[in-house]
Amino acid sequence: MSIAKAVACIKKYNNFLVTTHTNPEGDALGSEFAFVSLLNKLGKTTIIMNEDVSPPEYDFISANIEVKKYKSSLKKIDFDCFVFLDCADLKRTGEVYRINIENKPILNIDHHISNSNFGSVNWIEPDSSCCAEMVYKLYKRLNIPLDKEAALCLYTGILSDTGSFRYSNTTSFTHQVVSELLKEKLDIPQIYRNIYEDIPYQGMKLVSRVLSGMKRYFAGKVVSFEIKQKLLKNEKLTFDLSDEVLRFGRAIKGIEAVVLFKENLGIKNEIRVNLRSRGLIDVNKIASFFNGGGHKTASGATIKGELKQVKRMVLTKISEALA
Ligand SMILES: [Mn+2]
Repeated sequence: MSIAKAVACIKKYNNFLVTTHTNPEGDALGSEFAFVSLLNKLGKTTIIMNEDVSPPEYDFISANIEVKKYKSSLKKIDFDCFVFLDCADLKRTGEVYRINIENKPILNIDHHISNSNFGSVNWIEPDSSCCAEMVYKLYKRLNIPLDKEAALCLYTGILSDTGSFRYSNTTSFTHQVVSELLKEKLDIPQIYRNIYEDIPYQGMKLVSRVLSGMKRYFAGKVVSFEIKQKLLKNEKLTFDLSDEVLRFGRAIKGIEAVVLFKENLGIKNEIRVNLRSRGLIDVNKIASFFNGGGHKTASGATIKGELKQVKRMVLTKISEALA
């Protein structure tokens, strides 16, 4: 379905509940905040509800925005349209999707190729670099001028999902959008520092510990990393450790895929698997096999099992993809 259906849906309803995926990052939060700001300018009522609190590195966009946290006791939330941003399927929201007990219409706006079209209205653009780029299109379609706050949110989304314009999803349209956003005089170095730098010394030590556990497979085409629960037990991270580690893995000469196995905190025998590829291997297919998903070059899945067992299963799938 097209943007026209999404626009019609936005015009039709008045009270919106907006959500995004668990462990929200730049594209999830940037899209949500810019989208809500758009709706508010159209005179609509909005509530943002996420499973997880926004990570501190995004305080610079989220500090003044109210995000409700989902609790199963929260039964009476008044809305007539439920909007999902940057979610490939319902359960990517964690438990938030359960709030829709009255089966209110769902507007599904996303750029994941693995999107399951779970909405009443589905606007899916796998060729968009990020969800924020799609929200930008809504501003244009609805003729709502961008202000500095919205531009900052959209820029943050684009920066996150394009790996700061390094990934192959970066298009000439991406740069066209950014060129317009920058008219709002955004502080580019500061945005970059907020998201990717300002890592505390002890945090960088953690990065080095995870990096030193790197293993390689399949004639050096694949490397893996592990983050065990005990490593993070007493840590309050103020940066995205997984993302940081994956960035190093991806920079290795001759690499085709990077995989990070992380024991989920507080949950026994549950491993979060993040996959990155240089394009030869379709890691969305691998993640989808384990009921996850994402993009051809970046995807993830949550898999039940012990670390060793999950590693074996995922590496087997990668070796099949390499063959
Ligand atoms: Mn995204």
